[in-house]
Amino acid sequence: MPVVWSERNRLHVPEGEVWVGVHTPGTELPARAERIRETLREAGAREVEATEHPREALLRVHDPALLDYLAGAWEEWERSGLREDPGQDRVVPYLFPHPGLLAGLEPAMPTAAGARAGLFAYDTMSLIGPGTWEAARAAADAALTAADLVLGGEPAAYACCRPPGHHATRAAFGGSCYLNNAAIAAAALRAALSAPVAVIDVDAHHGNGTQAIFYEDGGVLTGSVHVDPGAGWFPHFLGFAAETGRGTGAGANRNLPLAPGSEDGAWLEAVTELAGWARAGGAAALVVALGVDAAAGDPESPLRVSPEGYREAGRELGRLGLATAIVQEGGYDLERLGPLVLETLLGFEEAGAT
Ligand code: SP5
Ligand code: ZN
Repeated sequence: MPVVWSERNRLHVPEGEVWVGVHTPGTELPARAERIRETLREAGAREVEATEHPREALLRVHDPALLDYLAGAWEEWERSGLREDPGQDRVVPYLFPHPGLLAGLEPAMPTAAGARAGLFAYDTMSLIGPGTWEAARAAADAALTAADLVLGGEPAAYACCRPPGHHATRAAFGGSCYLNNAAIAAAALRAALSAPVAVIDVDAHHGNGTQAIFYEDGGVLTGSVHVDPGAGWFPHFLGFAAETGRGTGAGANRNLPLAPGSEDGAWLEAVTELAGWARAGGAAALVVALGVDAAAGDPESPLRVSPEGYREAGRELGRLGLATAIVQEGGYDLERLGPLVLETLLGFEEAGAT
């Protein structure tokens, strides 16, 4: 299948993340996408350059205020003087309009850069630097290009992109995600096909952003298998089985949380369950939010899926026989993530869908 790539993805250099108040080295590195690309190139992949798409494609899933903020956040931070005093060279929020702060009132639009960041960021880990917006835009363009390719008749296409997207909500960013690439691709497919689309998220973490974006939308089925947030894992507040959608989206969201330490058996059972659910829901196209951080040895999750497990997941998703855009999400073990993606794509192609 074609592999969509943009050089611009490396422009986002967060230089770490602020976690429990400490500046840590961080894990969402430019080398991630480069390693995956190298592995796929060595395997003979057909590479396609991501094409630029208009803002309207992002507005299907994001609030204009978030897009405007992200586009100007770095310049705003530079102008604020916070780089010189106290010496912070990335955008980091300072306080948040927490419901407990507001007592039911609407928050004012703050003027201080650190407070403005808190209006749009829901965590302190997702830093913004000079190239963040361009890279996030490139990742969305890659996902949209993958959607274009399958709409043009390719059975499947893979977007080799970063920063990831599935934690970004309609109006907020977090979890190392700025724009929700998979949701943007799903909305494009939905708009073009006028038929239900499914998103199956196999990243180790709950796809809370995608869930939130489509929570009241029955036109996009959202399913996620992930480590149980109740066992102490990001995103902590969401990702439980009882979250099934609301309004016209009632029944169109499915969460399958797994115990830490879960291996191929339980994980593949959940992937199979989500695939069957998407089929039963009448999905006409599929977006796979492909995080490979559920693999054994990944530093960011306690799931223990093997490379063979990823290959079988690829087969299981390929057996659906749907036009499929596969969009890269997490995966932080630089030595393993290329081969894990390759296994998944090979499994998908083995299933005969391509
Ligand atoms: C797309 C994706 O996989 N996002 C992962 C977001 C979850 N990150 C949670 C990080 C929790 C703290 N990690 C400790 C390592 C410190 N650098
Ligand atoms: Zn993840």
